[in-house]
This record gives sequence, C-alpha cells and structure tokens, in this order.
Amino acid sequence: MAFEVALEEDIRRATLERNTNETKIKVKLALDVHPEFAPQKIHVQTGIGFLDHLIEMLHALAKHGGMSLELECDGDIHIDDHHTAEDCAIALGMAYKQALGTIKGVKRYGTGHAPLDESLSRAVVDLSSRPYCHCSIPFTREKIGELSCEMIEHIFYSFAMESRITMHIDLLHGTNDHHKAESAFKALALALKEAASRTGGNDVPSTKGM
Ligand SMILES: [Mn+2]
Repeated sequence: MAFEVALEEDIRRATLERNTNETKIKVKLALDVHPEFAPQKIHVQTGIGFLDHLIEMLHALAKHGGMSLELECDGDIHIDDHHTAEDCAIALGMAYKQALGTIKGVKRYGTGHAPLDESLSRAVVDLSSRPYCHCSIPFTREKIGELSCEMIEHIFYSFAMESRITMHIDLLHGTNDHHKAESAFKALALALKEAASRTGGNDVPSTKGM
C-alpha cells in the first residue's frame, strides 16, 4: 500500500538559491505532490538545451512518481558548459538532500533499469549519507548538443557528493550517445524514486540505527 500524502507537512520539499561568480541558480524541488498544497510543476532552464532535457528526464519519471521541479540557471555559458552543468547538479543535490531530510521511513535502496532503443542503463543507489559515484558510460562523441559528454559523469558525481548518496551507474550496452545519456538519467530517476519511496513506517533503515 503506497503512502498517501495527506497533510501539508508531509510534503518533502526544498527551495534554495545558489550564487557564485560563475552561476546563479534557483531550485524548487518537491519529492511529493498534492493537488492543493504542492501542485506539480516542471520547469527547467539552464541555457544548455540538452542539459535541460537530461534534468527533465530525471524528472520525467518523477512526473509519474509525483515529483515537482523548477530549476533556473543563469551561468557563464559564453565560456563553456562546465560550470553551468556542474553547479546545476550541485544545486539539485543540495535540494534533494534538504527535501529528503532525515533518512527514515523510506526504502533507502533503489535500483533502476531503463532502456532507450538499443541502449540500456542500470542505476543502483543507497541514500546512505556515504557519498560515492561510480559511473561507466563509454561515450564516443565529444558533445551532445551544447553539453560535453565528459560533463555527464561530472553531473552524476556532483549530484552524488551534494546529496550524499551512494550511486552506481552503468551503461549495460548501447551505441547511440544521446540514447546512452537519456537511459542513464532515466535509470537514476527510477532508482531514486524507489529509494525515496515511503514505507509507511518511521524507522531509520540502517542496522547501525542512525
Ligand atoms: Mn568541475
């Protein structure tokens, strides 16, 4: 039986701003939606088209899992995509950690497999407070749209460090770089959705008790 959000205080959400010399970011994230207290909104604008698309991907599934995300970034994309991609991942990780709050009453572990045509990715996460990122996606192109392929692993790494999640992402097979990237983000979205899903209890899901 799935946990139903009945009260406004049950909604796990975070709003934050992160400003540096390189980027100015606003994020609003809700891990739960409610028609009255927290209606679902999806709005991502980073100035890098393919990055918007990937972040929305995380959330495309969120849409069915009931997450809400608004993210705007004004970054130094006249230099390159690096700071914008990295800082959006950092801000998203901060918001995710804040929205999740104390790790209790959730499954904690999550696994996601997502295919996109010929590409198949697997993501395994643990909301452990032990930040780690393994990412193995062999890209062949240098860029997808305006986003450098090397930034994709950097995005996962930055998100994992900030959200303090243990994350393992592997492309199991695939040939098209656009498909590889999309399937990896979708797999992560599925894994996170499972890990953050509520058990209906209020226990800390650790043998260490904390
Ligand atoms: Mn960097």
